[in-house]
Amino acid sequence: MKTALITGATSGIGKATAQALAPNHRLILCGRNTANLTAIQDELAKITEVTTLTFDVSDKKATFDAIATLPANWQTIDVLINNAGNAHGLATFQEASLDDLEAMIDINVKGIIYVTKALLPLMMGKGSGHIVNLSSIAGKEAYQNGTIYCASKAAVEAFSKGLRYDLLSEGIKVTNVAPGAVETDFSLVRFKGDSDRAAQVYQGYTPLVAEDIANAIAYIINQPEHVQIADITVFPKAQAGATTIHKKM
Ligand code: 8X3
Repeated sequence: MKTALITGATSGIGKATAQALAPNHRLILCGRNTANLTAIQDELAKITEVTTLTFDVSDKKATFDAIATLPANWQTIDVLINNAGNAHGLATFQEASLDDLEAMIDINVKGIIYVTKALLPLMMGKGSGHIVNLSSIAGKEAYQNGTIYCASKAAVEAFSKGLRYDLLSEGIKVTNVAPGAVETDFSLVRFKGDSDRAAQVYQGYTPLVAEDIANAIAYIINQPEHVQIADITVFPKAQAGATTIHKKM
């Protein structure tokens, strides 16, 4: 059975992906909160073998140290789902706090570099493997108030493209996933707990749910070995672009 490591596995798309992959993967679930990781481990241990690692992807030392603690029987990784990521604030560049802007670079860009760099030695050398990076429609289109969030996701998309070249000779596939509007805690985090503002993002249409993206990820990684899905954008039916959503209020 293949082994998959998922970052940001305690909620949203990460948690739904863990649930979707459990029937045919051993799982290494990663997140910042041990209690939340244990809760999903307990749920999925009924289906598959599960272990957990607690670390913050934006902490370089913690990331490398945590991955170094994997027991010998978990040291061959077939699938890496780079899901951990966040938006901090939605404001013009001139008004946004530098701390918020840096947090998005630290988590969404530096975090994906640290995890991938730490994990690749456990994936290379067998002529197969698959890295799935969670970018966003925001990585394809920049929008007002989203400068550095969009820049961070554009960096993820460029990373996916470059990494695909670098890993060709290793036989490791790389897929970039670009979701549109998915109703998770994403907007609650972006708006720092303002639940009314977060709810408005998903009103007047049927947004995607985390399971929709998890289904796409399961489709991507369950393809035959010779098939590499390079890039996929998933919108709700009511969406045509990053900021174009048809709402019926
Ligand atoms: C989240 C989607 O459209 O809010 O990445 O940027 S969007």
